[in-house]
Formats: sequence, C-alpha cells, structure tokens
Amino acid sequence: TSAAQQVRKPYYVTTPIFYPNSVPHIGHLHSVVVADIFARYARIARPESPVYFMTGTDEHGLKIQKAAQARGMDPLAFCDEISQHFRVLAEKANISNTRFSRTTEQAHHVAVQHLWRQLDAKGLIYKGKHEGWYAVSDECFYTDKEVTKLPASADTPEDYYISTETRSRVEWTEEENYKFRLSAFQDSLIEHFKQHPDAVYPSQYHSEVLSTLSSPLEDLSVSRPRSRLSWGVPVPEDPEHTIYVWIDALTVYLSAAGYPWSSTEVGRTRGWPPNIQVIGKDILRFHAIYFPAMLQALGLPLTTHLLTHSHWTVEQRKMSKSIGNVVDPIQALEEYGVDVVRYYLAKVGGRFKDDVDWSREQLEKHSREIISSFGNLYMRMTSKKIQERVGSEEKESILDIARRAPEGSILQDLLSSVSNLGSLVQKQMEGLLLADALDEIMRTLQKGNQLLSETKPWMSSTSTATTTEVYTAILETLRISGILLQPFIPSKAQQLLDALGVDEKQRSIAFASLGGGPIGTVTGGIRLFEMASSKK
Ligand code: ME8
Repeated sequence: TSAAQQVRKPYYVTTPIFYPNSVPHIGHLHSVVVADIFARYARIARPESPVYFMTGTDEHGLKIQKAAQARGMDPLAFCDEISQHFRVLAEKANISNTRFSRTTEQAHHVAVQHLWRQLDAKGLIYKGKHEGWYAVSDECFYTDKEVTKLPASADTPEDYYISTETRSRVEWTEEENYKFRLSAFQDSLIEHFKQHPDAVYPSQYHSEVLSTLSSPLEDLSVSRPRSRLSWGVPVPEDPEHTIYVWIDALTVYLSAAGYPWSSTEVGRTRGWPPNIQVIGKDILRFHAIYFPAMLQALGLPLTTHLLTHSHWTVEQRKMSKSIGNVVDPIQALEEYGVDVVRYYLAKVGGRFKDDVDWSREQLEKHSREIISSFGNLYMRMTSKKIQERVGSEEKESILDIARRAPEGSILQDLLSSVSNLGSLVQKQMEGLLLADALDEIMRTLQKGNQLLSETKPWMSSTSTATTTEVYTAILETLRISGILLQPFIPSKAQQLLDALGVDEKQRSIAFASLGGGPIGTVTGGIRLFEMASSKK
C-alpha cells in the first residue's frame, strides 16, 4: 500500500448549501443540527480520524439575481450580506462545521468548470433544444402533465398556465441549451441503489428513488442562455451560456473537499466520498439521481448515506413568508438556549420519516424533560446531606456494586442499562437512528432519578452503605450519559463532564462503558439549565 492509502479517510459530513435569498428559518437550523450531531458523534466514535463537516450558501441563479435586484444591490454584495446570517446561525447553534462554502468563491468556480470539461471530454454533454413550461420563480421547466390551465380574469386578459404543484405562473419557452446524458446512467443508478439499501435513509425515500428510476430518465438540461441568467458560472468556451445552478450547487460537495484532485486516492484523503449527506425531502431528486449520475460519470465513489429528513410545519402548515408563520431560529436559540433547541430538534425531528410540527408548548415540554432528567440528576448529587454522608466512606468500585446489586432491584436495572448504553447508542447512531439513541440515554437518566426517589440517599434513615452505593451509581450514570450526550447538547454535556472532573482525553465512546473511566466527583453547584424565563 502506498503512503497515501495508509492515511485514514476523513469522515465527511455535509448539509445542503442554502439559498441566501432570505434569512434562515428553523428548517435550515434543523438540517445543520442533524449534521452536527453526526459530525460530533463521529469525533467521539472515531477519535483517530479527522472529521470534515461542510455547510454553506448557494449563491448563484435567477432567484438570487432577482432578490438582489429587488434590493437594488449588486448580487455579490447582496450574498455577502445574507450569507453572513447563515454563518452566524451556525455559530449560535454551536455547529462544529470545519468549512463554510460559498459558491461564489473562486476555487468553487474552478471546480465547476473542471467538472464540466470532464463530462464534456467523455461525450456526456451535447447541445440541444429545450422547450417546455418555464416558471421563472421556480427556475424550473414543467411538462404538459405538470401544468394547469386557468381562465382569463380581470388581471389576466388571456387564459394562462400555472405549475400544478407550486402554483407559479409558467410560460411556454424554447431555448438552445446544453444537455447532460442523464439517461445513460439509468441502469447503473438502479444497480447502485439496489445494491446499497442504506444509500438513502429512511427507506421510504430509498423506495421513492427506485420508483422514480423505474420510468425512463430524460437527459438533463444543464445550461441557461446568458441573456436570461448571467449570475452564475459560464460554460467553458461558450460564455453565452451559464451553467445550471443545480450543477453548480451540487459540485460544492466536491469543491469543499478540494476537488479537482490529481487522483481518486487524493480525493479519498480529503474525505471523498461523504459518509453522510443531510438533506430535506424537497431536494431528494437532485441528490439521489442527478448528483450520483454526475459522480458515476466522473468515476468517483458515491455517498455512503443520504439522510433525507421530512419537514417542520407550523400548526400543520408549511412555513411560508406569505402566511407569516416562519419560525426564526435565532430568536428561538436566544429565548430557550442552544441546547434546549438542539434537544427539541433532535428528539422530535430526529426520526426523519414524517413531517413534524413546531410549537412552543412542545418545545417547553421537552425542555422540562431534559432539565428534570439530566440537569436535576446532577444537582441532586450536590446536596449537602449526601455529600456529608459519602464524604468519608471508602468508595467501592462500580463493577463490584453492579455484581452485588440484588436481582430485580432498581439499582441492578439502572446499572445494566448504563453498562449497555454505550454500545446501544453506538449501534443506533451507526444506523442513523438518532432519536432512538437519544431516547435510550434519556430512559437511563430517568432510571437514575427513579433510583434516587426510591432510596432517598439524603435521609438519615437510609444506610450510609446504600447512600454511597447509590451515589457512585449515579455519578457513573452521569459520566456515561454525559459522554454520549456530547453530540446532542454539546455545551451542557461539556459543563457536566467538567463538573465531574472527567479528563478531556476520556470523553470518547471508548470510555462510555461501566467502569470504563474513573468515577466522577461532584465539584460544586453548577446549574445545568436555566428554565426559559418567560413566554412571549
Ligand atoms: O434547496 N423543515 O436551498 P434552500 C425542515 N440551495 N428542513 C427544511 C425546511 C423545513 N420546513 N425547509 C427547508 C436549496 N429545509 C438549495 C440546496 S444543495 C447542493 C442546494 C432545509 O435554502 C432542508 O434541508 O431552499 C431543505 O432541503 C433545505 O433547507 C432547502 O434549503
């Protein structure tokens, strides 16, 4: 093996790059938090490999060009401004991205043109005529079957057509543009997805992809006349055409990993292929069909898991500016605290399968849950009474306590949960079952609270031996839960592990086993959570 092959492949996680045509909403935050949980998990599960984690903004295309025009701004200056909101959001949400990519960066521009030339050199790009129903606001062509005719009205003197799905006005448009031979990849894509049932998760979206692939794929139009779209990357050697914004955008996953590479081996050492790409269900086709076809065309390996999540709604309705029900993520973070919001997003949105509804009541309910299970468990250990009673006792090892715990006792139940927790969480996280992993940790913490309520170690009627035993078991529960909660609620988990005096080098999954690290100590009364003080 060459020296390069001995270098571990970095773990690579991505989010979509967001359109900075308006400020971020809670759905954007959801995608970055989910990706962050997997990135942080990878760091504690595979401390020996680096983790690359990309997020960013998708700055070309008509949508941006128009939003800038509406503000009377130069598109780049406009993007500089709005893109900043997404960067700030990532900072405020404690997102551990190693890169923030913008498609207006020079290196990305070079990567897009390189990719185009590669496809062209392989004979996969040709000039063709494209016609169809075009909706400017959707930047998308529709077929006859996808439009609805509406009768003339006072505003519109003639009959007109709209997209049935988006209700946007469409016009019959004919133009010359370049096409990518997507149809040539139909069979190889079907084969790929059949061979890799985990390539798209959850399985409902995997089935959706295979079902789309069961009808013939048409070649994809990949350029727009410059007269209509000037804000983008020009087609190499034919600047009268601009590269279609989705080709440009999807290439960001490559350019963020340093593409073009001199060899696929170099690509690997930069993280390629992505281990997890997080997307919303709205952009499945682009990521599960167009992008894999581009990668197959380039001879590059495909993404391991495309994690597709459903959407957040508000009062069961789609969030939209016109309804005025868009949840501002910055405000939520400021009002409730970053870890409470992350917890809620993961707990409720972490199953990915169905749309979920955002509400203050639910957010507050979940915030109480984490405060009572996690925050208070530590607080109860700081009680003066408990501290006095265990102070002078010789501490027994947790493994001895576990061995001696009576069959069927709460203590035994707790310690058996704690001892399985690390491997269970690991198994679930590897299977992308994020909310299930979190549920396991919470269940174990609840058992800890139950043990305390049963044994009441702060009462003088409880023997000192029991008190010490319970105390040790709870500290071990907290140490292990603290390690495992790091991906989800990083700053509270860190605060807890610091308070327990857990060494920085002993915070990876390898230490999350019963007796797998020194029992913590209680160093004082930190408050893990401040309850959100007011409802607005
Ligand atoms: O589509 N609930 O950008 P975008 C959950 N630039 N997630 C949501 C959501 C909701 N209600 N609404 C949006 C684009 N999202 C392209 C992507 S990638 C090469 C280019 C999230 O700003 C979800 O991840 O419209 C969705 O896929 C993404 O935001 C769309 O963001």
